[in-house]
Amino acid sequence: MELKNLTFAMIKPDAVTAHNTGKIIDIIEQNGFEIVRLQKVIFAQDLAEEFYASLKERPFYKELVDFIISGPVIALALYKENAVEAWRTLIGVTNPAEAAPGTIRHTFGKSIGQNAVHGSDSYDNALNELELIFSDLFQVDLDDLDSDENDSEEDDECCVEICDDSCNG
Ligand code: RTP
Ligand code: MG
Repeated sequence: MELKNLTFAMIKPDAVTAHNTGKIIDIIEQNGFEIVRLQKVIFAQDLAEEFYASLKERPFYKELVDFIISGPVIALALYKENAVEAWRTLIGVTNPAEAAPGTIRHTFGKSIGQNAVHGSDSYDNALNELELIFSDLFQVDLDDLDSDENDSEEDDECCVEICDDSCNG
């Protein structure tokens, strides 16, 4: 399992409350994503603020934090080739009114704030978000990834096997 093919996704409170979790998970699987982790999470205020820290200066930041703590979310670690880009394509652009037909936000989003799902916007942010929410996912310190000694194939039932482009499978 290669790190570059992992992303972090969330089914946001609006879609969970509307009982769309199952339908969205079905779409995830039908589109070839492997679900590596799935957990219902209730964000505490400080975790939500940390999760969205990069948006702190944006005018919608408080509204965003208030929304994400307003009810449970389904947090997911997803695996597919080029997962970050593949998941962003499947969910569509931020505003559901502008999202392409067939995308998850077009189908389930209600507004720019209540847009059903989240997706990491880059490889680096995916790793940060995965580490923040699924602290057990990586059995090595991500800061040490350059080291060859992390290419272990052990424990692949519990954790992500860390390997480079030569990784098999
Ligand atoms: P996400 O992080 O949820 O996958 O969404 P995104 O990358 O498409 O959008 P981003 O700029 O990261 O914004 C995070 C979330 O903030 C809400 N938002 N509200 N009122 C507004 O103008 C506004 N702009 C963004 C959205 O719910 C967006 O998903
Ligand atoms: Mg974003």
